[in-house]
Amino acid sequence: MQFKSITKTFGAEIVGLDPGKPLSAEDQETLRAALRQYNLLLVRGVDLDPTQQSQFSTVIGPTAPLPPGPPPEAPGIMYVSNTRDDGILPNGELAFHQDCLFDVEPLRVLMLYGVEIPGSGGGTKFRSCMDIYSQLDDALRAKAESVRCLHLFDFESVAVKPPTDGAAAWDADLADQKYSPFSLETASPNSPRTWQPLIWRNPADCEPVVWCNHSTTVAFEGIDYEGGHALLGEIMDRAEAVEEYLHEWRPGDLLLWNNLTLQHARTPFDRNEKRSLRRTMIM
Ligand SMILES: O=C(O)CCC(=O)C(=O)O
Ligand SMILES: [Fe+2]
Repeated sequence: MQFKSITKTFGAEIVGLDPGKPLSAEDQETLRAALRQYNLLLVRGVDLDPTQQSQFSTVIGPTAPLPPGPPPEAPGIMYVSNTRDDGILPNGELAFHQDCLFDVEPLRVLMLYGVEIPGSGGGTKFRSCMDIYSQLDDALRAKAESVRCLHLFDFESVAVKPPTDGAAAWDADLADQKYSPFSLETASPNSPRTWQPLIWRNPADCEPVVWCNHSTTVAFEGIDYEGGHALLGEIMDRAEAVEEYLHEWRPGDLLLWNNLTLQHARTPFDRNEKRSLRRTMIM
């Protein structure tokens, strides 16, 4: 295996790995160490069926329980898709976010595999939450350090619920915006929510990591809503300055990343073009 860096601070393309074949114990450890080092790994042009992707995912860790639905093609397999009835997030732009910050133990790693790819648009963008921290000046760091944020995801809200006339006609309302589409006051009582530190320390290396976004951050401890959003807005403005990686998908691309340390987003695409990514969530 060889690793070619993608940006100055994160990401590597792996050459010489067939993720569809069983890996030696040594190669498995090399892969886990590379994910710790680079936070994002890419393998291009690989043939991978659902069973192989499921097995490859377990090299990194156990796959997370799936949302309720029909039995998956293989353990842990689901789809981001506008061509499948069981696909999530079928259409629309997605603002930068981390998945499941609303869970006490947020998802550690996400993996996507390119199945159907639009002719243009629909890329997945990444940026480093450590890089975002490095953009904050001392005053902003001091302000952010002591704050906890409430993250909430209202799965029952109009923002995420496909209309009854079919998922293909639906855009998730999670595009770039200055406020979360969810509100603490109106959210369903069943929606998952958790207080998280605004600056999370990664136990692996004690690095400070910024944990906030315009999609799921809905309240701030000890600060009123307007004040909290002003702070969030200031941090997000600084985040604009960090290096991004835009992944332009081709069928057969396999991408996995550390969801605790990188934010991801999706660029717009034509809803009439087919887009399916096979996805696993890894704990
Ligand atoms: O469709 C994409 O590019 C990313 C979707 C996403 O946010 C996710 O799978 O968590
Ligand atoms: Fe996501």
